[in-house]
Amino acid sequence: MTLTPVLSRYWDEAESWSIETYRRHGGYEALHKALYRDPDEIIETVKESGLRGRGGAGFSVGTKWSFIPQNDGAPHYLVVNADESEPGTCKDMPLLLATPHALVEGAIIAAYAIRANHAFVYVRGEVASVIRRLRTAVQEAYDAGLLGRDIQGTGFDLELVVHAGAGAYICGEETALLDSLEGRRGQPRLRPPFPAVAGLYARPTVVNNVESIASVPSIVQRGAQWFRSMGTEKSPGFTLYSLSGHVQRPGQYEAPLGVTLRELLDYAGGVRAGHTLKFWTPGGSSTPILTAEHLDVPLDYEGVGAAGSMLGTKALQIFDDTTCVVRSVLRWTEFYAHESCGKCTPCREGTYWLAGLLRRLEAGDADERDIDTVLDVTDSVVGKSFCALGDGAGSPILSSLQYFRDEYLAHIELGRCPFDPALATVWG
Ligand code: L3W
Ligand code: SF4
Repeated sequence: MTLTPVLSRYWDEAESWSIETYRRHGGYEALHKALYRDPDEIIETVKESGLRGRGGAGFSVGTKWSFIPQNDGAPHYLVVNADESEPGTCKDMPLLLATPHALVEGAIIAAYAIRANHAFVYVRGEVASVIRRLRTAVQEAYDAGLLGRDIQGTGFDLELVVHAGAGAYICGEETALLDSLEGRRGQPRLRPPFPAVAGLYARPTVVNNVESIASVPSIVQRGAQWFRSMGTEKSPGFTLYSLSGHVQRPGQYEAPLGVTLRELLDYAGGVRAGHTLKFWTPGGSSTPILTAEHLDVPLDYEGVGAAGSMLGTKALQIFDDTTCVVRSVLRWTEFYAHESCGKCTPCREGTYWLAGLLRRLEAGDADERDIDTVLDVTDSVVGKSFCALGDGAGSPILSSLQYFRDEYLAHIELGRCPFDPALATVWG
């Protein structure tokens, strides 16, 4: 396996974020090509490429675009989800800092394809530097006649707005994001109708992740078959894997879908010296954890699914043998309890009670029946909550009990955490 730097190919160059640098690397050539093609042809190319949504669910990007009704005369909207908040997920923010024009160009092409004249990028509010950089890039695009009225003399108009969120994880859920963008409290809406039918201001709306949209210019420029020459048949193309935690060289590794963690660790210098891999997340904390047994699982939607987890956001958090799994799961559960939006009872109450139970287990103040209670409460949350946050909250709990039940029992038997507090590392 070799790395396939496309999105990240000149991230290390000085002023990589400027429009001059972007153009020097062929930036906006794909837009020029796209604007002289029929919008339906662009949708067809993206469909043929097999590009799947990079925000976690892996839904076909071209198929989503094709749901937008054509020639209905009604306003359509493009919304880019840049509310990256999933624990461990850290690919969209580096991308926006290093090459914001890749997103701007992708957004113009996507808006043209779905016949939208307004696009919004919803960025998580805490990342002021990213918001500033993106706004500067958008202004550069306006100044260059790439946004606004009659783009490049083609008659196509597009206004692009960068909107700052206010720091709520749930606003990364696409319908909560739309409510927040409309000025209401961000809480998920019932689906269907999906946003493609009734989204922003109840109009047909495409909501796509930053990485998905930033991948579009290269597909338009180099073709669907080029994209398909990387990755696997059902999970084609390149993608950003984010390695963090107990790894020698953490960071972004752009590689084909289907690569394994073992191969990525070779590039990243391996697990922290003197230690061994204990467990890892394939796609952030909402995806069930995996262990050293799963080092050769192909990191694509099918391979990770077959191993009992989800590829999610490809946020590979690495935990070595010094990590207390119970404490890590407690930290994540506290995160979900804090971020639960409160709309539905199973998640609002369940995450609160789970955090309390795990706190007792981690401190060694619980007994074995509390493990059954954890499983019972988790069963009331997973599959019974209104949105994916509830399911996500259950993932680390259930998978850690599947692989590390003995470690929970050790806390109970010893009456304390078995890890030496001087050596143990807390993550989450
Ligand atoms: C029209 C249909 N559209 C599905 C669209 C839908 C959405 C996309 C995927 O959750 C996951 C979640 C997190 N007509 C449609 C349709 N769509 N059927 O396709 O939909 P869905 O429901 O499969 O997933 P989702 O609601 O997008 C995303 C997981 O990702 N995750 C999340 C990480 C968090 C971040 C972040 O911090 N930014 O990404 C990590 O694993 O648990 O399972 O657009 O409208 N019939
Ligand atoms: Fe809100 Fe949690 Fe219910 Fe989702 S599952 S609607 S985050 S309370």
